[in-house]
Amino acid sequence: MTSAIRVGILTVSDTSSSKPKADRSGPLLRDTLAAVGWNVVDTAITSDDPKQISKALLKWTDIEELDVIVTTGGTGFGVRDNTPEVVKSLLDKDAPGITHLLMSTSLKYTPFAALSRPVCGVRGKSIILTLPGSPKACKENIECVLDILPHAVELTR
Ligand code: MTE
Ligand code: CU1
Repeated sequence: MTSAIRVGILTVSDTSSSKPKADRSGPLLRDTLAAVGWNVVDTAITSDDPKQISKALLKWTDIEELDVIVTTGGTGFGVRDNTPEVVKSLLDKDAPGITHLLMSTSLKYTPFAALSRPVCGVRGKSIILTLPGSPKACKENIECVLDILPHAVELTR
């Protein structure tokens, strides 16, 4: 890896967007990724509104061309859970293997992992991953992709 991986972390949550201090998952992901030497270029919080989500993502993919974007939240079965649909609509390439890795790892922790609907893939030069909203789930999910993402970034740069 020639230069540090540039990453953006997007918290998607109606609650956190009106009360940013309530967001524990965004900071957890930021600290975890910074600790392994990644360059956390930006963090943001949006509501579960699809337009807000896609606007935040498009800035990081099409304008800033970040290497990796990690979202947390909005992956479940609720009426306001829109993250997977928005990400799916933006991807150039689907990455079912990463999705499978997230899900199979999560299922080792809890069968409730089946209630998340992760979508991963590539838009332009950016790899996008959708993690569940809880800090526990974020921790369990991010650890399993730390080793593989640097090589994925090499391939997309
Ligand atoms: N994945 C892991 N690894 N650990 C968890 O505790 N919780 C699940 C699931 N994925 C969980 C997990 C639960 S209870 C839900 S409802 C879904 O993620 C959806 O979460 P979200 O709507 O906050 O994205
Ligand atoms: Cu749940």
